[in-house]
Amino acid sequence: MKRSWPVLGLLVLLSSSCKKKDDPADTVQPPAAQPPTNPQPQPPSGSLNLEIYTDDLHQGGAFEYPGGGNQDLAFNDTSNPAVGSACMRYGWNGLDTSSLVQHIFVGVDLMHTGDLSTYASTPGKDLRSGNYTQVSFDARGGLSADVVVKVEVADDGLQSTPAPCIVLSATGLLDDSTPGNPVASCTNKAALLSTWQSYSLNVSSSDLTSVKDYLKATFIYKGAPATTGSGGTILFDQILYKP
Ligand SMILES: [Ca+2]
Repeated sequence: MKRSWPVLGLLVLLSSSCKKKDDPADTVQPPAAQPPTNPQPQPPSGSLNLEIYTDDLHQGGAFEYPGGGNQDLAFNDTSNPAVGSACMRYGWNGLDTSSLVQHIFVGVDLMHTGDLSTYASTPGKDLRSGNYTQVSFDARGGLSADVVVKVEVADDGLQSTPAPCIVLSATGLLDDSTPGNPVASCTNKAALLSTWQSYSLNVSSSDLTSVKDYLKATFIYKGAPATTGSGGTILFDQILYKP
């Protein structure tokens, strides 16, 4: 029931840092006054976090689905970050989207490519060499009555293979079922509070073979379809894939 409504593809370039290499040690006897160079120990390959968002979006890009307004997405909210100088904010006022006229769901996808036009044609990322076992993030926010936000991570973009997920609600008790879709697809639940909380989702190697969506956050309206809710806001910080 989602995706493929283009909107905003935010191109974010990967920032790569180069590490200076130490000169190879001299094979001759070093002068007495010169202590041997002590190269920084390099962590074993695959033991580093993959940073998706820390003060800025570090991988790929983002798009809203469906597009067409009544949503607000920012990657530079400096009002009250969990860590560092900024956090990500995504809000919805509960009103209809326009490219698909409905108010049952809206979402934001942190995707593997920088632009939505290349999303379908670009194979998912094989992240298995990172040995990630969990995806963690900090979140806070506020949701109006009957609105939940479902967070999914490490998705291959196929609806047939569900991704690790969690449904956040004011009480922490609601799932992602709706009147029109009464069977919940995600039964992992927690509360979204106005203060920062840390969340963690386990991922297995099989979740990491072809990742197109690093993280998706979908507001879902569970009220009577004929009425509209008033949406909600969620803020994210420190979205990390961790070994
Ligand atoms: Ca931050």
